[in-house]
Amino acid sequence: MTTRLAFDLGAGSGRAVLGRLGGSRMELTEVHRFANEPVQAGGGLYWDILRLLHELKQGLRLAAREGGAPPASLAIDSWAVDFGLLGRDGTLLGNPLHYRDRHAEGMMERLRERYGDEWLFRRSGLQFLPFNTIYQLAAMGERRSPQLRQAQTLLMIPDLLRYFLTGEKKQEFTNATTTGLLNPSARQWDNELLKAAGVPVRLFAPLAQPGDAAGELTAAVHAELGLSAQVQVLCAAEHDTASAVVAVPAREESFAYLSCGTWSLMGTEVPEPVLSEQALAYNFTNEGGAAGTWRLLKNIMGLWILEELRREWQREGHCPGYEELLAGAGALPAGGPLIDPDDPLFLPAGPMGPRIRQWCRESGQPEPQGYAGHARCILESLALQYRYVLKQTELVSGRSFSGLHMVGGGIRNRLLCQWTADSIGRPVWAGPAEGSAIGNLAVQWISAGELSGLSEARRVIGDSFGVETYEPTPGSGERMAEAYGRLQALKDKRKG
Ligand code: LFR
Repeated sequence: MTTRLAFDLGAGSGRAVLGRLGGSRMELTEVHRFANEPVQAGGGLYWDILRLLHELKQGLRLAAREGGAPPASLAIDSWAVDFGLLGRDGTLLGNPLHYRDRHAEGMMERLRERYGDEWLFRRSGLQFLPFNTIYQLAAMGERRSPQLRQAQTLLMIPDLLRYFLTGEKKQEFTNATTTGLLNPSARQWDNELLKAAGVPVRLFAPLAQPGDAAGELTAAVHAELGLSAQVQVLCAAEHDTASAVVAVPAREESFAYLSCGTWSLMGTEVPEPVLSEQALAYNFTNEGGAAGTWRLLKNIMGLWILEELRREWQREGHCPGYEELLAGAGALPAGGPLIDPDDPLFLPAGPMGPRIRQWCRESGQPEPQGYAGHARCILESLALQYRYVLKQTELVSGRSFSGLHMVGGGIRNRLLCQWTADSIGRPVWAGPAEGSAIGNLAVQWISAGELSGLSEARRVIGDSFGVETYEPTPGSGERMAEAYGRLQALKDKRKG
């Protein structure tokens, strides 16, 4: 039985997961888990990229030990939009900035003003998020960044880490589709968009596809790790959300998913990008998936709000455990304050409690009280936002869904899964939690011919990992309809 290794990097933590495929069963062993803590330096917020490389090497070493031999292959997936720039001699010119840094502030608005939403969306298929790569690069250009001037190659985070391991510079397709610089109809970088953003064309090369071979470990890495055999390096669907969608164990052709982690990504898999007026009006995105598919989806702020709030409580010296917090939140009476989780107010890093209370005050609601009150406010608001976006997903795709697949670490939050089922009034099928790592491995098995394609991968994933069904709680419909109506009215009032 061959073993294969997935490196899955999230915005808060990373893991190395060793996969075995035997018959129609997958087995996973998490050989390494590590923190991914951004670093504030000189007014910027950066990813600690070399520490991540160090952790990948650690993970590979541990995987070789656990498997009794080095894995046959490895692949990396991570969050999207962020990148490193390489100079002429192949050195990394600076630490990659974090998408929650403020260096591109105002850039999206300026480009929208200059080129119009219609033009930008039709060309890129991408939702408007202020941290998209296109705005980050345009902002660097505007401030005459010496780094940008010297750069010869742009590599997205997984491309960059893979480059450190193999010496090969390859840009992978699914992650490239999150930049705002790719034309989804042509499936290639778009020169008009590059020109519009003032981004040098030389930074970009033809794209590699998920499952493509991407070289071997360099002799130096091989020697450093003392491995007994070579490891083939592959491209996964390197955007973590693309990998997570691969792992949705849906049997039906058309299904709705929610990849639930720091972000909540909700949408459906489609064969072609949807560039309609309605998709633009709802700010949906078309991001590339494995095996030629597209992810028609929308970003929802997700558990970030709660995670950031818990970090604040920890800094203050006390933070209730997750279980205790959820039990407290679940026990509070209905009808409490709500927020619009997708208000840009909640996007940047930093103290979250004051922003939540501000939103409640400004919308004429009482402030949430205590730890449980804040958790309830966030989770109930998220569940309601899922209802809102699910409806929009149906409208833009022209489909209707009998339930919602949830994958990702967020499904460990059982209260959120239950409230989601209550809010959408349909079943939630939750699992697997390690969606991105599993999808990463599935693409490696497909590439090696050990799985025939997406449908077989999804069937094997469904058989191998438990999927838990959450039915709407009897009688919850009215409570949720009231809260939904109330939140929509609050949002409208704030916008108006
Ligand atoms: C989720 C994710 C989202 C992307 C956001 C920022 O981890 O990759 O898909 O919009 O992070 O990169």
